[in-house]
Amino acid sequence: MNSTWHVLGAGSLGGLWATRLFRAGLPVRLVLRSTNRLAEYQVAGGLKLVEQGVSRIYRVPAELADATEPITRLLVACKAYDAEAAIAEVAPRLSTGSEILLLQNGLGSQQAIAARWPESRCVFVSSTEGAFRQASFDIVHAGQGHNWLGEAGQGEPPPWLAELEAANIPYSWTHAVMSKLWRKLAINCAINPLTVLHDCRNGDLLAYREQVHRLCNELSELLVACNQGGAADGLEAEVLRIIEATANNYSSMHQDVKSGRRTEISYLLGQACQAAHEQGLEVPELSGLLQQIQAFLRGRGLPED
Ligand code: NAD
Ligand code: KPL
Repeated sequence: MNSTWHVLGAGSLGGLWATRLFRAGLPVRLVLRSTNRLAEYQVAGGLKLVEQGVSRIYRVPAELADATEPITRLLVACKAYDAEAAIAEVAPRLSTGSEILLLQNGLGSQQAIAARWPESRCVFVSSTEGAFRQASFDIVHAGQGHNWLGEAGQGEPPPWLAELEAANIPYSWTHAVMSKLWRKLAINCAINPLTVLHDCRNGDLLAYREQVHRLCNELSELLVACNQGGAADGLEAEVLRIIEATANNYSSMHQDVKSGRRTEISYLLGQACQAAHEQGLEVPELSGLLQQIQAFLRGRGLPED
């Protein structure tokens, strides 16, 4: 009998995972944040997933955090700033030896969660898949990508990876998940805040190449100082490649700001500056950028963390 996948956070990425697991015949339950959300979900009749223009509704069962079934595998798909508090709501249901998969972007939230629930096996996921919500419980699979899963230590691959295979969720188990997370953090630090401050698409950053170059230099130095030298290899070249490949897109942070949503800045640029401080490394470009973006967010009435 397969363990149930409890999915905490039925937003874009949580919905994408839940629907694919569910249609592969695996046991899945969504954990919703309030009775209102549960009522809305019942009216919606399930999770809608749009793939290549084709939409289908999946009637994934849903419940609230205070349901009673023990949780053995928890997929956490909340934003980084919500993840720890969301897990705390279901923590009394976590069984001994439970597994917690963390889909959050950036760094910081995963470490806080692993430290707070040491009796659970925390698996970190670095995802380059793309999904967005066009309405509540209505998700568009917008970009093909990959999921790198691993532990902060050198854990062995869990047997349930076969379930991801069955659900056609692209994945690799890696002993270098920290390197993947650091690399993505560095890429996001070099691109996302600039797109907000210059109010532009990713491709328009080619006009600010010198600034991108200085940011990549500091980010590379920081990665090396944090023993993540592998994540620094060819960083600037990859940043430029992504800027060109996604030239017409608005970064996720730009979209968050435009929609008046809180950003994950603390888990991206904030983490980079914090790590530099801990290493005693001067990073004037990164610190200056953090101050600018925080002032910008304050000015828009958005949280600066
Ligand atoms: P989202 O805002 O679409 O979904 C988050 C969901 O969590 C929301 O439905 C929210 O209501 C829910 N939530 C918050 N607190 C909760 C609680 N206490 N109980 C239950 N549900 C709760 O966010 P997303 O885009 O899916 O992103 C999730 C994480 O994945 C982020 O860290 C993001 O950076 C990362 N990520 C997203 C994508 C993507 O394409 N969307 C890609 C890679 C990584
Ligand atoms: O991940 C991204 C985002 O928008 O969050 C890209 C497209 C890589 C830009 O940083």
